[in-house]
Amino acid sequence: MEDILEAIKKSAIKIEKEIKNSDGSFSKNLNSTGDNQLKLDVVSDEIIEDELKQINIIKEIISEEKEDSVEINPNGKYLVGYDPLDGSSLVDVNQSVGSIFAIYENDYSGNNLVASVYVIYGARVDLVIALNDVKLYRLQRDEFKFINNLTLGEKGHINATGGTQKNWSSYHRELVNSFFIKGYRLEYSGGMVPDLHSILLQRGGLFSYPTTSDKPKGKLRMIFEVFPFAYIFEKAGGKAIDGEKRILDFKPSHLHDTMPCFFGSTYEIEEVKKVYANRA
Ligand code: AHM
Ligand code: MG
Repeated sequence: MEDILEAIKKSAIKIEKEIKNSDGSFSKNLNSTGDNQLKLDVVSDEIIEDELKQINIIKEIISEEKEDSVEINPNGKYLVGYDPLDGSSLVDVNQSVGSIFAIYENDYSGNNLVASVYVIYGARVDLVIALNDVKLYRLQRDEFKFINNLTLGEKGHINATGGTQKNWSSYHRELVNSFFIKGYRLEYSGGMVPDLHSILLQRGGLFSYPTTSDKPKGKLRMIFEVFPFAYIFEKAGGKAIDGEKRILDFKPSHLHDTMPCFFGSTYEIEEVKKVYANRA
C-alpha cells in the first residue's frame, strides 16, 4: 500500500506542473461517456498509469479516461480505479481541479474498498488519504507534509448543490431549499473535489448530485468518483447515501456506471433520507 501512495504523490507533483504549464486546448479523442477529452486529461492519465505500472502489488487499473481496465500483474492484490483530472474543464476558468484514487481488493464493489486518496490542485496542493482515518497533507517544496486528521462534526452549514436545477425533481428542490431556509449557504464550484474538500475542511455540510430528468442515473461514476469519496466521508465520521441506501453497499455492473450521491455529516444525511423516503 505504501508503494501505491508514493506513486500517487509522485503523479500529483507531475500533474500539478502540467496544469500550470498547459494551454488548455482540446484533443480530438472522446472518452467512454462521449465527452471531449482535454489534453490535460490524457496527459494526467498517462502520468498516473506510468507510475502505477511500476508497482507489482497492483493487479489492474481502470481510469475514467479508459474504456477498459489495464492489467499490471495477474498475481497482484489491488485494483486501482482513478479519475486522473476531475473537473478538467475548470482549468480554463482557473478553478480548482483534482485527481481521485480508489484502491480495491478482489473487485470494484464499494465494500471492497481498502483505501481512498484525492489530490486537489488549487491555490495550494492538498492530498487526503483515507485508510483507517483521514489524513490531510499539503505540498510544500515538492514534498507532502502532514497537516492534521480530518473529522466531520454532527452538522455543518454548506449546501453544495449539483446537477442542472431545471432538471431537478420537485422533492429534491424541496430538500435543497429546506437547508437554505435553515441558514445553510451555497458553496458550489462545479468540481466535486474542491466542493467535497471544502466540506471536509469546514467539518460538515451537504454535497448532492441527484438523479435528474436528463441524467436519470446521476452523473458521477461509482468506481472512481462516488465510492472513493463515500469511503473518505465515512472514515471522517460522516455518511454517504444514494438518497436512501449506503453507497458502499453498491456494486457496479459496468466499469463506467454512475449513481446519484449525497455526502455529508450525519444531520444532513438523515434529512436527505427523510425527504427521499417520502418522495411522491
Ligand atoms: P468530469 O469527471 O467529466 O470532470 O465530471 C465530474 C464533475 C464533478 O467534479 C462535478 O461534481 C460534476 O462533474 C459537475 O457536473 P455538472 O456541473 O456538469 O452537472
Ligand atoms: Mg470525473
